[in-house]
Amino acid sequence: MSKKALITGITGQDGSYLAELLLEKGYEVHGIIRRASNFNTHRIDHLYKDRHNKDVRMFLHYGDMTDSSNLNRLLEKVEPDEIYNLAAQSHVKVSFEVPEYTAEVDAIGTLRFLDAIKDTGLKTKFYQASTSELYGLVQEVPQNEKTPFYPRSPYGVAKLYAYWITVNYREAYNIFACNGILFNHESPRRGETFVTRKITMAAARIKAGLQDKLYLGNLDARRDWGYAPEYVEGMWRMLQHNTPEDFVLATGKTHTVREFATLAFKELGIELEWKGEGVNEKGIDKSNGKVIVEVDPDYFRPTEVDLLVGDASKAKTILNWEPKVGLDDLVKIMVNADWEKVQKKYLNKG
Ligand code: NDP
Ligand code: GDR
Repeated sequence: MSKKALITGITGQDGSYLAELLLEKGYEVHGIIRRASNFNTHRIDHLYKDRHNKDVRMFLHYGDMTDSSNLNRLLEKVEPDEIYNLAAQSHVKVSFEVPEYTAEVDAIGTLRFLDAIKDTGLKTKFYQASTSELYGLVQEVPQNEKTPFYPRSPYGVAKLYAYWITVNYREAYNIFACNGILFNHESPRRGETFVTRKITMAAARIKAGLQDKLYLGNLDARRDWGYAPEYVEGMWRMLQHNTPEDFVLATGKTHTVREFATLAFKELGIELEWKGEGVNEKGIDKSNGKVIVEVDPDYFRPTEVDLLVGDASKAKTILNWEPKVGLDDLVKIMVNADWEKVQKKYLNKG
């Protein structure tokens, strides 16, 4: 009998890579998708087969993290061996605009699932998508599983609740529940409003003459950026370990948004020079003096997380997990994927 996994957030960046990984490992994969007026399954379309086919191993169910009865029903129907709770309103800046909804989905949604597991008595393992945003205001670097939390956004605070309710249900009800405290991880499937993908898309479009400028917010923010497919492997390993524990996954290196942008444009042959300070800082194309990057204060957050750099030594020792893709390779992967996309779509090449 193959193992069964249930993934919330299967249509997102991580959900799609995780579904691929689990299908490769022989799992039967069930995913929860939201009803939308447009198709929202483009990241998993290549994995989908009509259920009337013979060897179908991926099944999609409508649902929502705000609907307890739906989650209960799905749990009873699927009886998964493993649950990966990846669904979230995952945009930090947007969480300041929709704080209550973010708490409903990211915090209470997690409780709904854990409580459903408790009520059904299923012996399922539970992975919670926790985040380096929990660390927020810098207490110490690098950040590890013992670093105190100080979230700086409604998103971070909602995820703090989810972190602790996962720990609490593990301790109170003996549920095999783990928090993966994941630092930023990116890929060509990253949502286009997160800063890395926004930059790589813009670099490709500017190179192709489809866009003049890129507007960014805080260029000084430092992030520990890894490659998403490596991180979903880490999630799976957490649930294969013999005891439920919490783990940091990170590269241990940190870079500014400015550095990421410089590398991304360079990959397409555009050398940027930075002039000015704060909201007046500009990224200028050295070859022709054109201003390509400008700061727009609208993208600043009311409270910012200035510096993230993770220490993943626990995951290395216990799970034998170690990331291989560093910033240079990550930028290359993302820029080249977007450049190819732009060429195909707009320049009729390839
Ligand atoms: P994405 O934003 O790409 O995907 C989020 C997923 O959640 C989508 O499938 C989305 O569905 C789904 N979703 C949102 N709201 C609901 C809801 N109310 N009910 C059901 N599903 C919902 O996120 P990532 O893949 O990047 O991240 C996965 C998880 O990991 C998230 O919980 C995120 O907060 C967390 N995380 C991410 C990190 C990263 O660097 N990527 C780092 C640390 C943690 P739809 O497609 O319909 O919008
Ligand atoms: P983050 O990712 O907030 O770390 O959350 P994001 O890419 O949105 O921001 C990273 C940093 O870049 C700065 N920034 C900008 N950000 C965006 N989105 N757009 C801009 O134009 C811009 N300019 C500068 C931000 O201020 C910030 O400092 C991601 C999400 O995936 C979360 O769900 C996850 O929990 C964390 O990573 C770890």
